[in-house]
Amino acid sequence: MRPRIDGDSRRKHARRPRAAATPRASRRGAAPRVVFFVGSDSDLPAVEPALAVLDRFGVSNDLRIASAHRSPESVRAHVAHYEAGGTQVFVCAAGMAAHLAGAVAALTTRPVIGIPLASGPLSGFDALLSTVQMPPGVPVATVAVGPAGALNAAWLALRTLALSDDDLAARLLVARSETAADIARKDEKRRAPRREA
Ligand code: C2R
Repeated sequence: MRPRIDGDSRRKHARRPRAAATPRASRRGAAPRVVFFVGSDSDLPAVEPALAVLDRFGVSNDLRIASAHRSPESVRAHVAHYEAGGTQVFVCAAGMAAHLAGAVAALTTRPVIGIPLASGPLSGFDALLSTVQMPPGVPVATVAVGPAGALNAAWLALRTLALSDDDLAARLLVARSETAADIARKDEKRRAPRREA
């Protein structure tokens, strides 16, 4: 059942288009394992590549546009809905006075990862402090500002899920070795012409 969106504009809370056959399409009757919230549709370009990381590992995910400031009732309804469905990790991205991650952390006891975004004149320093400086007892695992942080939020969500998913843990080890092999290949490629000279 879709959560009610009390008094919020449909445009702001439209679900993003999804390909039916991707892991993003959640299993019937179960919520996606990871749910992203963004405070505005203007945040999407910084965050959407992170969803591809989850897709690569076949981890079901969803993304909702909802704002603790502008649509607090929809944030509450979404968290209740996904938590009841079994979502394991929430990821929240927002810029400026970014209270979204903190608000979600106040509504759930599941892990919450916060991505501060550089959307205002302070280049994300405002969002970084708003996201990271949570009072004790209401943690938000805060990653780096911007798109790099968004990617790491996905990787951190995968590591969290891997604690109780041996198959995913094994695939993360393979991915790590592939990254190391890729670096070694690049190093070798750069050194090869010198050896021939
Ligand atoms: P607009 O581009 O829609 O004006 O939003 C959004 O994440 C965005 O980066 C400007 C910025 O405001 C942020 N925003 C928040 C929250 N809601 C929206 N920080 C919140 O609830 O924390």
